[in-house]
Amino acid sequence: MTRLFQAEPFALNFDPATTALVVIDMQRDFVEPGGFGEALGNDVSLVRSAIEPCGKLLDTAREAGIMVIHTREGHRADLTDCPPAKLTRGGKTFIGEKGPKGRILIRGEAGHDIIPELYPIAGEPIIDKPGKGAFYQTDLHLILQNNNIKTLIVCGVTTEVCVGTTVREANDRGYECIVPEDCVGSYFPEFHQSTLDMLKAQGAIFGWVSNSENIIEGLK
Ligand code: TIU
Repeated sequence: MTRLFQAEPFALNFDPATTALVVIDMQRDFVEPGGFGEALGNDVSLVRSAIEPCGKLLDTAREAGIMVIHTREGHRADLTDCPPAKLTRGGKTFIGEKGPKGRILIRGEAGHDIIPELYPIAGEPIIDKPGKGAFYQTDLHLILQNNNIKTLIVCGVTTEVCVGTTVREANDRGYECIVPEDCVGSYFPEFHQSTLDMLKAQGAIFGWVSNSENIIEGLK
């Protein structure tokens, strides 16, 4: 059953049966104080605006019965999957070091987990990824293909880093991506806006930009 999401640069046709909501890295390490985001020198309050609209979209997606997938950026406790070059980046505290929410960006630590407001429920796959893009060294593509998914609603943080990278990866793999602008957030408002502008430029070169209201309307 084909329906429409109102979006820029033009409306996007979709079928709920082949559409998934992908919530990128809404982890305590990125949206609460004391985690990786803050360790990099960022003000995490800037990305918290995405939480409420993401929650509404999550509720609607669950009611509509579309597939919901969550991702988390992080590494093994022994850091064997963390490129040495990534370990040297950041501010004063680095990946694997102890912070107020446990070891920074390490799987199983409190800071690595998804925030309680958007916590996955049974049946929603969680993709643990070592990089910024959700397709790199994960089974996301396999899971999407096995479920005949063609359209991705991509939410989460941060707009220009893990959301933008994932949309570009997905676009090259043939998925149609739509990003609700109020459901993504960045520590840099200007990067947030530029990323959204880039995604939809040149006739949706990477994908579509919309908002939670339009997505909810389309899914109802
Ligand atoms: N630093 C930053 O903006 N983002 C990340 O490191 N990861 C994600 O975006 N998830």
